[in-house]
Amino acid sequence: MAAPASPEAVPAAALAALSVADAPAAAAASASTAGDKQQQEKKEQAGGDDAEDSGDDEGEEEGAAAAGGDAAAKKKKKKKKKKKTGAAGGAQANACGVALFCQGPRVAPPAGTPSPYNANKAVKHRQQLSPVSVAVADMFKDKIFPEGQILPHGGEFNTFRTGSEEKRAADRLYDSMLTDLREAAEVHRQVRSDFMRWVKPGKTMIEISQYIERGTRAGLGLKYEAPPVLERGWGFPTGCSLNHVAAHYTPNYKDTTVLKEADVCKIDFGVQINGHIIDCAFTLAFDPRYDPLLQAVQEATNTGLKAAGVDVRLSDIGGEIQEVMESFEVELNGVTHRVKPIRNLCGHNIGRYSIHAGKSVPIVRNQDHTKMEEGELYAIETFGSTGRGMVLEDGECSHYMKVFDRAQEFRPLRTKGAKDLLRHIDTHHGTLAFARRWLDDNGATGHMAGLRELTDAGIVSKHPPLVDIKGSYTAQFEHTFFLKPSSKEILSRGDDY
Ligand SMILES: [Co+2]
Repeated sequence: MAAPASPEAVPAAALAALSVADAPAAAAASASTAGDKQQQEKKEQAGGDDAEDSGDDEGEEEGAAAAGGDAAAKKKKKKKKKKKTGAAGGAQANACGVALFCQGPRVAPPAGTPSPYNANKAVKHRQQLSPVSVAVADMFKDKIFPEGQILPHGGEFNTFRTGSEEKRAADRLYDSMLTDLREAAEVHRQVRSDFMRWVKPGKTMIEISQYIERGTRAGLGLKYEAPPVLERGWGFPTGCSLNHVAAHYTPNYKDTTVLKEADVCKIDFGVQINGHIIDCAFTLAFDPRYDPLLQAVQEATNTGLKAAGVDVRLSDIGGEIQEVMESFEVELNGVTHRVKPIRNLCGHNIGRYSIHAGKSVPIVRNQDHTKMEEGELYAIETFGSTGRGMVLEDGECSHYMKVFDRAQEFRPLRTKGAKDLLRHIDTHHGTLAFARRWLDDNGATGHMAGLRELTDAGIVSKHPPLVDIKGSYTAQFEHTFFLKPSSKEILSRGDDY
């Protein structure tokens, strides 16, 4: 799930709001503040930002090539090389990810194939079915779930951590939380792998979301029809945002939208166990024309994951992501677009039952000096666009979430409907984001008036779709990782991406 607005674009007050929730309202408000607009205009005048039409883009690039092109080209090359010689895991994920999305759904590796990412003693003694219907907890011996991809922390100053006995011992503090997260990540991998084999153009967005939601519940050992419980379940609504819609779209009932061959669809879904949330997303496209766009975003996300580490500045990670993203071009209908990072969307740290816990990982460089810290859980997600590289709220809202911060003052509720709905939300979703469909499915039909009262009272926040300009295309890749003392673990990494 996307965290709207980078710290650069958000005033301190709005950032505080972001820390309690994902607060697109704050994002949209801040995105349209005079300060930001001015800054943006200044940038555009100075030519520091990408021009809108591709003709200018090319001119700019040629200019850059003429001026400092050599250095830039070298830098680019160095980056590429670095990636190839880097972790075998990362390169492999890149290679299969791209081919996979253009050819449509991929076929998962045969059962029993060891993952290159899992170094621990996880032993699978049962196979998954399609659709997903076996609980992941029943598939692994002694409930030891596969580890994610283990990478060293970014930054030269962190090299001491890798061999440190002391740090390794400190890792054990996080064992029980990591068991939850690894199980949730394995559910995510199995659900998405089965989904990719199933999905094809012609499915409705409701079918698509529900296929994933059913799979997630089954993988967690829950019955699909049973009411949601807080101990384990969906992390947030199943995002399936299309084309210029970058994030926060899932269909409400009555939405008849159908997935088309030419669509670019961001599948962003979450799995939580005891409030420990895996937030992980990929982009689905059937038309190979979008490959460079998808590749740009996938590589940008992998770059961010590699750079992350204890004491690494969030802005530096954003800078590296931006550089990789902007080194790609995509040609659509005879027009060449430089891929732009969507600068007011970012990654975020994750707290217990709190999808956005206060820190933002930007996908462009900014002025923020905040650093990552040991023991933090993060989702790095990057968004690339052929449009403006900026999103605004638009369209019917489907994502809602109870405001996490209890210290905040709420207005009192007037109607019984709102009070009942609040009790329903407290019981079934707590401070996790939820979809309107889930209220309907669980008996809270006709909830709209109550929901409006709860949002007006400031108890529940709404998170409408975040869109770039019409006609543009956006892509997203996202992984959740944990900063252990000795290393970082890319929990949601799979053989697919
Ligand atoms: Co997210």
